[in-house]
Amino acid sequence: MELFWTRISQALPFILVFLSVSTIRVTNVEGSHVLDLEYQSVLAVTVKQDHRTRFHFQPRRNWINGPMFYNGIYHLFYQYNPFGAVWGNIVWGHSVSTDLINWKQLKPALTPSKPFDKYGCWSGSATILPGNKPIILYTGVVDESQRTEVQNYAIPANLSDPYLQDWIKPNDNPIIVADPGVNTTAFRDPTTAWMGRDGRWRTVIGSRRSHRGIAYLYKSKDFKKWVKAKHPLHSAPKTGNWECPDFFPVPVQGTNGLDVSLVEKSDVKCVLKVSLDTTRYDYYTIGKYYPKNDRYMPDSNFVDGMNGLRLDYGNFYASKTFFDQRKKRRILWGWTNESDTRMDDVEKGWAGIQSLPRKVWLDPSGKQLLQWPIEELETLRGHKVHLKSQKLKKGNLVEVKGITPAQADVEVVFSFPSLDKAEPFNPSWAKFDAQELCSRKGSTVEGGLGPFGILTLASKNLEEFTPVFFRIFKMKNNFKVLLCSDASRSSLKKELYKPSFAGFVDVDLSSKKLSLRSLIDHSVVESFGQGGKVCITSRVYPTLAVFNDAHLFAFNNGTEAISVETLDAWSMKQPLIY
Ligand SMILES: *[C@@H]1O[C@H](CO)[C@@H](O)[C@H](O)[C@H]1NC(C)=O
Ligand SMILES: *[C@@H]1O[C@H](CO)[C@@H](O)[C@H](O)[C@H]1NC(C)=O
Ligand SMILES: *[C@@H]1O[C@H](CO)[C@@H](O)[C@H](O)[C@H]1NC(C)=O
Ligand SMILES: *[C@H]1O[C@@H](CO)[C@H](O)[C@@H](O)[C@@H]1NC(C)=O
Repeated sequence: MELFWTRISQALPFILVFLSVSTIRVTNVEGSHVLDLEYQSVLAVTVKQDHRTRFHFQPRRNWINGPMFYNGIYHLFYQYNPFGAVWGNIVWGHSVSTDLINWKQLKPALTPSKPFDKYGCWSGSATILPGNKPIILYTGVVDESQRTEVQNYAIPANLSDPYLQDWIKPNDNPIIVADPGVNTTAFRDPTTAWMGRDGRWRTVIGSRRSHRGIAYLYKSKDFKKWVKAKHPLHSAPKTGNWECPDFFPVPVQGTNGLDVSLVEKSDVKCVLKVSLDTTRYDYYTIGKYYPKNDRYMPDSNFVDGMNGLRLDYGNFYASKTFFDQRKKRRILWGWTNESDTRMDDVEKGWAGIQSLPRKVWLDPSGKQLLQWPIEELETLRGHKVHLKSQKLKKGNLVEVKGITPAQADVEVVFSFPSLDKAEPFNPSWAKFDAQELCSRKGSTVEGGLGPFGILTLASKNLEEFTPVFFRIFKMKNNFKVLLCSDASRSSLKKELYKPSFAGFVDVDLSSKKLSLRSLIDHSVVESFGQGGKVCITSRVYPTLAVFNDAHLFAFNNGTEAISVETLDAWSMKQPLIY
């Protein structure tokens, strides 16, 4: 469920510690995950390579779902099952990197061992205390039947060890237990803490009361004794359990990031992200934090819950950001789960990857966040092909040859001569969300302006393909732009989850251009529409379009001819992730 970051500042050689698998423990405690007692401790003997991603982070094997970062070295902590490819036996996996691209896996940072975490070391966050001392706040599960969740802390055993391999869980834990009235089985995932101007530390914990989602605020003078604030930081009715809250400031102008301690500044906006257990997606609002009464209020044009903005309209959950001191940016990372079956996962020997790390900042309009893959990823770009001014009439396909389409980075700018042929938006569709609309208006359904876009992971004769495309609808006074990443034809294999993920892009079409970037990595297509306004991550498992048999095309199935103004595609190199 989550990510926690910090960073360390001097780059030193890595030490790799192999994990001992001799002490298999089975825990029957369940968070929001389906339990699979049969497979949660089946260790992968071989790791299947067909759909294994190459430049997305994943451990060597088994199940993961989430990351952290500290001091010149990036630390990634993630919920990890060292013993199987399904959820269970959850520990804090720990990997380190100096560039966010190449990773080495260390031994787990936290494993269940003490009365206060015996049944699970669940998500949490890292905070750097004054004196450059990292501390982890995490959720421990203390009993099996009630599944009582408490908040604990852990500190590095040796601050001189640049990898912070050993962590101590002191015996004065837990430091936060649920107050009366707080649901003890929905009380988890403490955020990175920050110190207010009043000198008190604050952390936010996800919860629910009946159907109301809640972000409780806890305060402390010494980081040990915590008191629940009078009001939650924020809450919203009919949104269900809030998991993995993330709260951070963004400057009103520019693309830089800010440390979380600046939430109180008057010239910043604040972002509250929550992972909704009900829908299993990550939603956010943008607003202000009012230090006087310790509350966050979304600006009036934002909605809490399922109808709100999403960080990603595809497989993306339990995300977390951290402030990267080194480059003064805020980086977002989410957990991207599998869309195949649990049996497939057991057979593959692994399940779950991290999305690509993305820089996040406020759109100049203030209406949303923008996201873009961190610039370091461009160092993986190898051989390049370039197309320009390629006209595509209805039904035209152009193949992008000369790169490795199963492992590639593609940037395209499409242009169109006019908006006249955009299909009128039927008012009866207003009840559909973007995903539903995309499932009805897929790439094979002829349109006026669009569908146009790219076909990723396509087999030679198009038995399989994952199209990422735009479709433009005419409304009464404006236009509606849909970006789809449609897995419905991605694989001949039947028993897969193949959603038609989609989002609406808030864009001014006066330039008559739309842009798209997709990063393709064997079983994942991660797309960024219009400079990161809409991001969609799809997991797909082609049977024919694998390795050198995968193809990449640009296409148009709308009656209006469009033009591929420029298309740049690169083969992507494989970093060291082990
Ligand atoms: C702490 O880490 C440093 C650097 O790796 C090492 O030299 C030292 O021996 C460690 N101290 C202990 C007590 O392990
Ligand atoms: C407490 O949380 C659990 C887990 O989300 C939920 O099943 C239960 O209904 C909640 N109880 C109340 C009173 O809201
Ligand atoms: C374009 O539409 C035709 C007709 O429906 C269909 O056969 C073809 O597969 C479509 N192309 C794409 C890329 O979906
Ligand atoms: C990822 O897997 C798919 C298919 O099994 C489920 O439908 C999603 O709910 C799941 N996502 C998360 C965040 O668990």
